[in-house]
Amino acid sequence: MKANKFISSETAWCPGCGNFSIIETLVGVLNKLDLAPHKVVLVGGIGQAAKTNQYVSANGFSGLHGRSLPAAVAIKLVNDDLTVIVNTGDGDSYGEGGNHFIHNIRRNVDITHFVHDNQIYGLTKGQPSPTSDACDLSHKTSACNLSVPFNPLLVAIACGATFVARSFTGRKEHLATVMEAAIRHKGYALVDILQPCVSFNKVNTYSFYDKRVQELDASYDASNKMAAIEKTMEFGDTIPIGILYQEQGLTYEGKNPQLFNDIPVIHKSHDMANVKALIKEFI
Ligand SMILES: Cc1ncc(C[n+]2csc(CCOP(=O)(O)OP(=O)(O)O)c2C)c(N)n1
Repeated sequence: MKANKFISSETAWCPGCGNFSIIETLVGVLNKLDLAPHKVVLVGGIGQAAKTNQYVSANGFSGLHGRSLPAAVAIKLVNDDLTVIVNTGDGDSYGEGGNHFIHNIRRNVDITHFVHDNQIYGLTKGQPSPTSDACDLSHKTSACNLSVPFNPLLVAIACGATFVARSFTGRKEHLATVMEAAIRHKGYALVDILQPCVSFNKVNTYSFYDKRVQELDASYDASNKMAAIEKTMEFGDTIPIGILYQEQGLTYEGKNPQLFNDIPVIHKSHDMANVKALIKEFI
């Protein structure tokens, strides 16, 4: 039996929060992959979901609101032997971090992005996020959007993402399979995880998702980009979950090896000569 190297600690989340399923599944997958905790970096921005890295025994980095992706990309580019995983919210990823979302996908750096999508701003107590369902003023609930809801999976494919998936915290086995495939994928991997916020989102509840999610069947071809684009637009009475799109393209690192030859910051060994060269570069 593999050792339990990654453990999670007490959290500040509400009882029943979907974040619990995600953290438990994440820890299970990291243990299954038998990675060394000092070779894993969990990155987040600001929000309830973004606290994940503070509760798992691995390296962690908490950035500013919306800035988890550039931090993760930087960490990966200077330490390509690290497994870099972002855990953060839909607001952090698609709202405050919207611009970073688009342009970091285009790079296809080998990082994994788990979005805890509760369709609401949880930490700040329930304002609509970019993925909140649409509504109009006559049918307004707290968790709804007067603007057109943001479709993260469609945008990701349009930006050239090489792994695009959706899962649900109410289907833990499915979540574990998709999370593992995302971490194993070489390149940017997005998993939008439907995650009920039991305190502030009274619309998108466990039973709301349970009635609608539908696992992609075995005949679904995740390499067909046009079919995947169409699938990303299904989000209503049925919500498809699974790997909607995957291709094995070259990563940014693999495509541009010459970029990493002469830049002192990229030095991987930690001897004093490199540290001095690094300091000299910045003074
Ligand atoms: C630049 C900036 N704007 C706004 C805030 C306030 N703020 C903190 S967390 C948050 C919402 C987080 O929502 P989400 O990313 O969906 O995560 P959740 O708490 O739902 O897990 C906001 C608006 C902030 N800290 N910084």
